[in-house]
Amino acid sequence: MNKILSRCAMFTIIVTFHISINNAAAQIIDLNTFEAFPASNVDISIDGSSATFYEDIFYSPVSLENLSFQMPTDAKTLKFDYELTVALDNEDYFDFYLGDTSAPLFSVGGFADSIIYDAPLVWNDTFEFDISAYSGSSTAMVFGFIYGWEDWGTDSILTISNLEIVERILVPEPSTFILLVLGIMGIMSMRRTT
Ligand SMILES: [Ca+2]
Repeated sequence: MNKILSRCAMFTIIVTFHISINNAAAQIIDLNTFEAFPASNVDISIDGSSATFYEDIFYSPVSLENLSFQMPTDAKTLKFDYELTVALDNEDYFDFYLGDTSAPLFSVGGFADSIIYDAPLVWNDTFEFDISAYSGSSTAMVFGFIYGWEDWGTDSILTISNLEIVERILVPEPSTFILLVLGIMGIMSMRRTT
């Protein structure tokens, strides 16, 4: 009977630690640590929380990149907000590359044909991606702003903001802490009876 009680107590403690791992902390990434090409076409805010990309007549893609970004060892999720405004008669895209710089992981945009539309086209959302596989590695991260085949202007604008990495951390929750205490009490009461 005591052995069964002991196993129950151990099980409670193991469950407690499993629940604790699900907690997370967010790390805001300073976009000033990235490199812009051409530098004059990307405005990065002083606090590094946002970057606005402007088109260039001669140079495409306009990009913001860190080819050896050091991922935290407990990296879990990568997040950022984006807003791409494609001006009328422009065809532009936002391409995001992670690790592999030969093919974008994520791409949005299109042709704002003035025959069909009477206002610029806007794509805005929060991009979120599980980066557990990149934990602890040096990974290329590139934000690219590129034109398409039917692009007839340089008036489109792209904004990236709030780039953050969510990390897994070990912080006991109140409810799991109670479970832990119950587990220890189980072991103690069992020892007293032996
Ligand atoms: Ca354009």
